Formats: sequence, C-alpha cells, structure tokens
Amino acid sequence: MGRAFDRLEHDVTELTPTHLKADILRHLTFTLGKDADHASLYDWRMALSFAIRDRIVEPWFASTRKTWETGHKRVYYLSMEFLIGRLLEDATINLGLRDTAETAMAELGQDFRAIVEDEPDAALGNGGLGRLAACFMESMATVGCPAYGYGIRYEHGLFRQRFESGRQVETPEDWLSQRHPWEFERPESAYTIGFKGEIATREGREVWQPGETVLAEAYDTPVIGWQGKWANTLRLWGAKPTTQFDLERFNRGDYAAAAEPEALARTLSRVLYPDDTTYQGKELRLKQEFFLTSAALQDILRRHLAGGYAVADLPRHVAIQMNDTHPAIAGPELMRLLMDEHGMAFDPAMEVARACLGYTNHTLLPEALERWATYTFGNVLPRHMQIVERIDSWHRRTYHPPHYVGIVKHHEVRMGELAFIMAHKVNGVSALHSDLVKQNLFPELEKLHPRIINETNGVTPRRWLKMCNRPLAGLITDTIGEGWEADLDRLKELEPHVADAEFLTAFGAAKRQNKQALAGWMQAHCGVSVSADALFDVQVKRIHEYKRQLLNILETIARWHDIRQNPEKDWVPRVKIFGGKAAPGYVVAKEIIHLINDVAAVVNSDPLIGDRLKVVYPPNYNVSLAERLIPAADLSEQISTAGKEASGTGNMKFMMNGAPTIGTLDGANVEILQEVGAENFFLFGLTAEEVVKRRANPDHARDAILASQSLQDVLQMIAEGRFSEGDPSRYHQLVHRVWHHDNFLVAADFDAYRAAQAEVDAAYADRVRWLRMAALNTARSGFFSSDRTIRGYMADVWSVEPAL
Ligand code: NBG
Repeated sequence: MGRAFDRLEHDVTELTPTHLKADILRHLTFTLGKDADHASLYDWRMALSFAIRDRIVEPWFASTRKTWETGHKRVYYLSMEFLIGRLLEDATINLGLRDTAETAMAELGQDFRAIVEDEPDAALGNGGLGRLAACFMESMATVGCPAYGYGIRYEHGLFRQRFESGRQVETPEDWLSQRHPWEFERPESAYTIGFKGEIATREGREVWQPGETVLAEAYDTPVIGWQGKWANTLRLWGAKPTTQFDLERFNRGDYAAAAEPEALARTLSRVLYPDDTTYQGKELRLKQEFFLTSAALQDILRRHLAGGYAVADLPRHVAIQMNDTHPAIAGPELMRLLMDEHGMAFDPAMEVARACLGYTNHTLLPEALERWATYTFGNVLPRHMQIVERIDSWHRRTYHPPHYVGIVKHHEVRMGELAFIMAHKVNGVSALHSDLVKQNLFPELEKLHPRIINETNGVTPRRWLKMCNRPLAGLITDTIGEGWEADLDRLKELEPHVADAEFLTAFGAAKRQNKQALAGWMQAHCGVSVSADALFDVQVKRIHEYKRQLLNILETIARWHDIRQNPEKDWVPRVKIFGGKAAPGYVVAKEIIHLINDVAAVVNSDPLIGDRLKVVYPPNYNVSLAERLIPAADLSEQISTAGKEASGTGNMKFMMNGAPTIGTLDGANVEILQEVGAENFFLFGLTAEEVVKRRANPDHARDAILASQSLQDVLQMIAEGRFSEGDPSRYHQLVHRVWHHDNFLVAADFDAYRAAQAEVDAAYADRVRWLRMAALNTARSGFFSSDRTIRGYMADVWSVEPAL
C-alpha cells in the first residue's frame, strides 16, 4: 500500500522538465497522433493534460485500494451541480508540478499560460452551490476523506452570456465539443433508471414496473488533493438509451424515428437548469433529480455489497449528503431499494436510511424549496409516491406534528420537509443562516426532532489563493514559509508583519501587479481603459434582486452625478466592476443588467468624468473570470438584503485575496466581520430583524425615497431617460418598482450604503491604512478554508475519520 504513495512522492520531487517533456511528446504522438511540427494549441493542451493526468492515476488507485482494504467509511456527496472550472493548472499546483510544467512547455516552444487559458470551463453549475461542491471535492481529497461526488454530466453547462446593446443574450455552452481529457468513461458501470409505469404486488412485495427506462453511464474524473497524497472520484452520469437503435425503421428510411430512443434518453443529461435560487416546476427537472439520485444509490449499494457487508450495515460504511433539496428523492429511493430490492421491512429500512442521510439547506427563499404536485410526482414516480405517503403517515402517527406540518400537504410533496425527516442531521451554511433555518424554516420539525447544526461554508485556498494569485501567494510563502496552503490558520502569522512598512509595500505591489494585469485584460476585452491607481470595486455573482446589484448601480449614478456637480473636488478614482448572469427567464434581473450597461456607456464616455469613475461589466462571468477578477479587487461588494444570502462564498475569496468587504450583516459576512474586526470591514444597512420590521410598513420605500434627496435625484435621472437616450420609458417599470414594490429594501438601505462608500473613499485615500486593512483581511481569513468546513462535516455529520 504505502509503496504506491512513496513512489508518487518520489516521482513528483524527481520529475524534471525533461521527464515531463518526454511524457508530453509521447502523448502528442501516440494519444493525439500528431507531429510536434503540426500540433495546435489544442493538441499541446491535450498532450500536457494527459501527461499530468498520468501522475494523478497512481495516487488515485492507491487511495481507492486503501479504502477498500481497510473497509473505511466513504462519503457520497450528491449534487445537481459541480461548478468545476478549469482543471489543468489546479492539478499541476496540487501535484507540485506547476513550474515544471511551465518550463517543460517553454522548452517545447509553448506558452503555458496560453495553454491553461485554452481549457474551457466545466460549468456544470449556476453559482455558489455548485462551486461549493467543487471546493468540497478538492478539500475532501486534501484532508484524506474517502469520497465520491455524484452529479450529472450535462452536455451543455451554464449558458454563455453576451451583451447586445447592453442586453443579455444567451448562447448554448458546449464544453464537450472538445475532448474532455480528465475523465474516464465507464461503460461497465451503468444502471437502469425507471420512470412512470405501474406497481404490482408479487409474493407480498411491491414491484415497480417502470413505463420508461434510461441507462445512467458513469464518467469518472479523479480529484487530486494538495501534494497529491489522496485522490477521490467525481462520478458524473450520462444518459443513454436502454433500447437499441431501431434498425428496422432505419432500413425503411425513417431515420429520425430510428434515432428517437437515443434522443429521448439524452435529454436527461443534456442541459443544466439555468437557475440557482428559484425552483423549476418541470417534469424534466424531477426526472433529472431522480436520474442522478437513483444511479448514485444503486452504485453505492452495489459497492457496499461487493465489500461483503450486509445491507443493514450500510450506516457504518456509508454517509450520503444531499446538497440542497434537489436530491431529496434520495430518502424514498433508498427506502425503495432497501424494501423492494433487498427485502427489508419499513421500520428497519427507515433506521438505516436515516442513519446514512444528511441534508444541507442552502437557501431560505421559499421559491427555491421544491414542491411537486402529487399528480406529477405520482405520475413520474408512482412507487415513490406510495413510499412518501407511508413515511408521512408514519411520521404523523409517531410524532404527532401540528396538522399543518408534514410532507404531503395540499396536493403537494414538500421536498424540504421530506429531506429533513429522512436525514439524521440537517445543516445550514453559515451561523446566521442555520439559526434562521431553525427559527423560520423548520421550527416545528426541529422541536420534534432537534437535528439542525451549522457548518459554515469555506473555499479551497489552493485554487482561490495559491493558484489564482501568484504574487500574493509568493509573498506569503516568503514571509511565513511553506505549508499554509493546507493549514490556512497559519495566515495569522502574517499579522505581526502588518506593522512592517516593507511588508506592506510588498503587499501593495502584489495587489498592483494583479490590478495592472486586469486593466490590460479589460482594455483588450471590454475596450475600457482604467488606471491601476483607481480603487477596484467588484461585485460578481448571479444577478438576483436580493443580491442588490441595483443598489450598487444606483450608488454609481449618485457618484457620477456628484462628480459632475463638483468636478474640482479631490475624488478617489473608482472602477466599478460587475460580473454575473441572470437566469434567462428572470425579466427583472435582465433589466438590471441592461441598466448597468447603459450607465456604463454614459459614464465611460463622459468627458467631465475622466478617470474618476469607470464602470466595467465583462460578459460571461464564470470560474476562470473570477480567478482573474478577485485577486485584483480592492473592495468586495456583499450587499444582499440581510437574511437573504444563506452564506456567500465569493465574500470569503475576496477576503483571502486582501479585499475588505462593504456589506450587510448577512450570511457569512457576519463571521467575516467577527474574524477581521469592525475596523477592517465597511458595515452598513438594516439587520435581518430590522428588515422584517421595516417590511411591515407598506410605505417603507416611499418614506426612504422622500427622506433622501440623492435617491430622488437618481431615480429622476433614470426616469427621464438619461441612460436610455431615445427610449425614455425603458426603465419606468424599474423605477416604479423601487417606489412601490421594493421587496429587497434598496431604498431603505440606500443612504447607509452611500455613507459606507464615503468611508471607503476616505480609507483608501490613506494608503497605509488601506494596505493594513487589506493585509489583515488576508491574515485573518484562515477560518474560511473549506478544509475546516470538511473537517466539521466529517466530525458532526458523517462520523468519518481521515484515511491519510
Ligand atoms: C446558495 C446560497 C449562497 C451560498 C451557496 C452555497 C443556492 C440554492 N444557495 O448564499 O444562495 O453561499 O448556496 O452554500 O444556490
């Protein structure tokens, strides 16, 4: 066993650019079939990726073997989204081969950076929830937690975003149009997934005879942890037809019909639903959720039994985490497998299922807690409908909940309640959110069976600091030595250096280097020229009303107006940077995008303004753009309406990269504030409790607008068409909504936000003060490593020890 690891460590330290070059050329010749003289950038990327992948396979086998041999408990992370991004550079970093790879490529006459940037993002997710799953996969491999991630291999990930006259236009994303070098197809690992049909009773057992079936086929991507000591598997399911191609029809010339079974099956893994916080009441969505969950559970049971263990022993070897309510069908599906396929009785099956399952809630927004009409649910999953009803009546009989609490209510199946009841632990994703889950979401259930705990989110410092911010990572290593990457609390050792002028200067120089790189990129890609001396103020995340990009752009307008009124004043130059996509059907969010782009056009071409204010909105925000923007940010915008953002994880990435937050007391901002100290955080706005109270006043927006001359001016300018020349009514509805339907209290928080922005200006003008704040943000960000989060889940939810 140990031998494999020894060999790997030996390999990695010994691997010279010359060895790696030979590997690359071998793959170029024998895997790609290309001559070096005629190889394209793509060919070189493939060859390098395969050469790097080779180095992952050995620790991957060794990890799998060790888990088998010791019968170690495994974690199974079920998620409809994994927002992975690029893998090549990340893999070289974790293997300690980044510089070797760069040198090898240079010696082959190739530019490593260009190769890295040629890789398409694997965008199998919408936002924070999917990116969290990807960070968790990397952290589980780093801390040596044996784990599988289970998801769907969507042919089309999240759509690509373009702007046309300032409007969002979506085009399909096609990451699989090229070869995906990181995965291994496993045609032998395939399961039949059923839908619809009937239920028969045979020998006293219920037997489901599905009316439709598809095949779920596995594609495995190894996920390597820091220093290559452990690797886990991300297993994504692709849908295939169970019926063969219809040759008879084909021979009759009916080509389209002959290909029908294939086309139908493939729809299941074709597209990612492009929405992260609103629930899509689509039959296809329910089918996708069941497809993922059933394939995963069949695979888990197969592996468990192959280890020679009894079904009843499942909880000792298996922990299954439901990432949000999307895979909540895992409860009834596991019950079906245990009862119908393995002959367990209801009560013991319930015990086994509940001991295995954990549920993470990622949002309080009621529209995101899935509810299926019993008609739809019963039609798509008739056997599961029976099981859900049985669980619900068992729950009522055993626990006597209030009449309004239950799984099946008003002809709907409530997936949140189902997940709660079927899980032994339920967790929220930040301290504040977990409290709100207790108080507002499941108060009665929590009273009956207390099980809500908190696991504050985290992000992997390998990708989000070491990889994306080389200047800062280098400075950290020079200052406190190596090893902080897997022990992020060590960043605290930077604190004494914050008093040291030389260190601060170096910290500032690292930030400036990133800002200059970004400025060059924005000039080339967005056609806007900005000064690296300006304050880079960044808000990047999905566009959603509760995240309040509107508040930010209204403040931008106020700032523009003020500069015009008083151009002689000594303004601190700002670059407002926005990034993010709106769900294609979310009209209000798309209107906000349009407004931001319209404001950018006016501000950026205003000769009175010059460098004092710029607005840049690079299109198609994704993981790799985040890696470019976050290291260059001076200020992190985390301005959601308090009580609405469950945690946020972008906030943690900015903090790590030395950008102080301007933000509300929401989600993990609360903990960031606690860690960094109030003097290093720009806090403003109503608290979650105050939000609830303020909302009770139906005139809250009107009152706030009438009390703020600045906000009145801003709304007036928008309504007059100052940003929509030739189309003055373009934003009438938007302005009307601020006055009369301001659900997220933009007006109520406007003045407080402006005041906080003025404090930011003052702090930035004092160079040393600002650098100290920025450096302290990095130094105190250790808590937000996802390694800490994973250790928390391992101890509190999964009861699993590290295998390393
Ligand atoms: C999101 C929350 C974020 C949180 C991530 C990860 C959903 C449903 N929820 O605040 O909005 O950081 O989950 O927990 O996407």
